[in-house]
Amino acid sequence: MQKTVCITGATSGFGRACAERFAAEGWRLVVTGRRADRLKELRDHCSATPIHTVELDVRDLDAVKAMVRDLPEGFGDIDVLVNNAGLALGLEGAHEANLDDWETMIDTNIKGLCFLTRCLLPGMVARNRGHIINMGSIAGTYPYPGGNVYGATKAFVKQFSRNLLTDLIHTKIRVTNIEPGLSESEFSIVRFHGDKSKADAVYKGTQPLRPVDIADIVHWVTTVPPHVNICTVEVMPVCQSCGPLAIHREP
Ligand code: NDP
Ligand code: 8X3
Repeated sequence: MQKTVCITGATSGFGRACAERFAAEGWRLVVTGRRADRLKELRDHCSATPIHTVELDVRDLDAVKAMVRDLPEGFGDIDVLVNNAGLALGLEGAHEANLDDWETMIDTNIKGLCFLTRCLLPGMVARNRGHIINMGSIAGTYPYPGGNVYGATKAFVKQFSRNLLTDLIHTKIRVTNIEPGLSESEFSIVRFHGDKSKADAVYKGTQPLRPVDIADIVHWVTTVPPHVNICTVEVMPVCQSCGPLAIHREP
């Protein structure tokens, strides 16, 4: 039977690559994002695939509820939710960071992810079938200067993923937290509020992960036998590793 995947943030980067990967594997797609033109382009690109596109801001609970309520015939039974929509904003220290940026990250990366999960889970529980795949980050485990609230939102995603598994132990539903490191997408352009040269500098002299690398992993975790749950995948490019603990010395 053809399976259905719902991917948030499918207009760019990981989400877009996941949409293409699942389409190539013969899945039905429910794809969301705020940019209508990108959704249209994705729909045209995947014209051979059953695809339902929804212009959705994941921070809007009423819109999330409406999306789930109004899923068209054939798209209602979501087998896999890829909670991918998210962003980092700014890299300033906590004492000078922009509070609006903090709020946006919390609303998107935490609340949006919770809204989608809470609205789609009852159907999965009723069918005793499903898979929630959350897009965490190495920033949820390893601190770095300026990672303050972004990293904390991803630490939430890590613990929420674990707690979901405990709540769902009586079901066959799987939960996976994918934790990528340095990856080139629109992520840094968004983080630096559109400053492309600052974004390019992040990847200069590196070979970062590509969205297709992440899409391969997201698809792979759905292909293991049904009794197997890949709880966490931490993935970095070979050029990245964890830094040493920092020590500040007085001059
Ligand atoms: P991109 O900026 O390329 O893509 C982000 C996607 O999220 C876009 O499709 C965007 O769509 C969507 N999005 C952002 N805000 C909202 C919102 N309020 N409502 C709905 N959709 C939204 O970045 P990536 O592909 O790299 O990032 C995807 C996920 O991966 C994020 O959760 C990010 O934190 C995480 N991640 C990224 C890493 C990296 O280095 N790139 C590493 C580790 C994790 P639109 O603007 O159309 O709404
Ligand atoms: C994105 C990876 O290291 O820029 O989550 O925070 S990092």
